[in-house]
Amino acid sequence: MKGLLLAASMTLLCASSLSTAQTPRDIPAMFNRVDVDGDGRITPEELRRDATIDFDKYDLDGDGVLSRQEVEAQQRLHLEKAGGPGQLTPAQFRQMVDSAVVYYDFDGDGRITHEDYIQRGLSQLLQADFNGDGVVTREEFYRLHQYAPR
Ligand SMILES: [Ca+2]
Ligand SMILES: [Ca+2]
Ligand SMILES: [Ca+2]
Repeated sequence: MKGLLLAASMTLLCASSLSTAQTPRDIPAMFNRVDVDGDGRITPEELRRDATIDFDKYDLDGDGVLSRQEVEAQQRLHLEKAGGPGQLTPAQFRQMVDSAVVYYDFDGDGRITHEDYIQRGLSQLLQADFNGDGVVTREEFYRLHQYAPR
């Protein structure tokens, strides 16, 4: 049950690119992309680098802040990856953008800065740090996403 709830919230709230994969087979690819040095562990530094690339991609006007419009475009993109926004009514989509805007604004000051985005990504990454050593191994990452490699 907890896993299901987590999966649902990860689908709705795609904080970093760590959570943008919507199909199980994307999980290893997600891990590999963030694990830049390929040692099988994601460190906060690697996450920070990945979140920065991600942030810059979504900060369309390059002002260092994600506006509501930019978050909306980002959520739309994620939905399209997940098979299209067809399942959502416009009201549901607005609600999704509303919660994403609140979610990313880590310090709650009403602006989504680069640092907010990274902090949110880190907090999301640490959900997978089951043994609390500050890095996320491939096994932990798969476990968080309930992915069983074949
Ligand atoms: Ca690594
Ligand atoms: Ca911006
Ligand atoms: Ca903020």
